[in-house]
Amino acid sequence: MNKNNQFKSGFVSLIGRPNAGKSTLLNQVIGQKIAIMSDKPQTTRNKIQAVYTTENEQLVFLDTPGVHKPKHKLGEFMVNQALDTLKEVDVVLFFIDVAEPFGKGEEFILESLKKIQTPVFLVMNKIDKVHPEQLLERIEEYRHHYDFKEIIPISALEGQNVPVLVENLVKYMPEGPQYYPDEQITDHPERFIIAELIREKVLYHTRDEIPHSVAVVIDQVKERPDRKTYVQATIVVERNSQKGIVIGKRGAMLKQVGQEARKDIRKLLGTDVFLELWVKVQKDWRNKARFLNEQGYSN
Ligand code: GDP
Ligand code: MG
Ligand code: K
Repeated sequence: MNKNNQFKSGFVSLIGRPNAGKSTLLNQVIGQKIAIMSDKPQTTRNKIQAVYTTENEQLVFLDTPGVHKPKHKLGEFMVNQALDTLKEVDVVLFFIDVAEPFGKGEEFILESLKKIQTPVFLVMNKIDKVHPEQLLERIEEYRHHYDFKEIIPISALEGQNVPVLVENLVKYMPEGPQYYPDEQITDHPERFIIAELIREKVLYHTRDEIPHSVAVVIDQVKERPDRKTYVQATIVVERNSQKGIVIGKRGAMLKQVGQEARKDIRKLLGTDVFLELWVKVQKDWRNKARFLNEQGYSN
């Protein structure tokens, strides 16, 4: 980390019609610095698509559900789900293909965005396809509908202006933690955060009694038919005495940790959460690669 600067991090939602070029942009941003997530469905409502990490900052890009739905479903979806998600991110990227006309779909999304406080950037993609004159006209048209924090014309395909977009995103990020490790992470990045949230509560409440080597392993994250997410996690300590401390008198400590972690996980996933915590003693767990794999690190 840069000595003079605090680490900045945050979440970015990408919204826009299919084929606007969202995936192409993420591929451009990648370089060596990003970890693209697998396409396997995740249990979270906010699907993490990519993580961009440098020495000083981390941007977590989320795919926003709902905007890929057919037009007649769009309204319902935006209001009920996507808007809730968009409220909690740091920047919304509203992605358009500049060669496509402004339509009812765009108008509706922009009206919906007026209901939330999150800064919105207009990303005008595919500038390589249009005359500059047409680009200016399009900018005027969009400005008329919404007061964007930034308007950034890019070509995701050719890479034009993509660094400018990234710079601007970083400007809007708050000081924050590095949510994900530098290394490539596997299918379930949300597991990593859930584990960290639980670990944080354990360390906070046990103070100096439990060493930082305590590990949290996520055994299961499963969305139930009732839309509640069931999370089962194991807190791994190295000694029996530590197990007693983590559980507490009549389980009071574990209960406290569970309640607070559950609240945070609920915020992260956007669903109700049922959290089941176990405590296990395992000597020298750090030498066991299996644990690291389960935590979401790849070798
Ligand atoms: P998504 O559905 O929003 O993720 O869009 P994709 O990234 O899959 O892109 C859809 C199509 O648009 C692909 O054929 C891309 O190659 C193309 N595309 C994306 N960005 C640009 C661009 O800046 N210029 C041009 N000409 N084509 C682009
Ligand atoms: Mg895509
Ligand atoms: K807004």
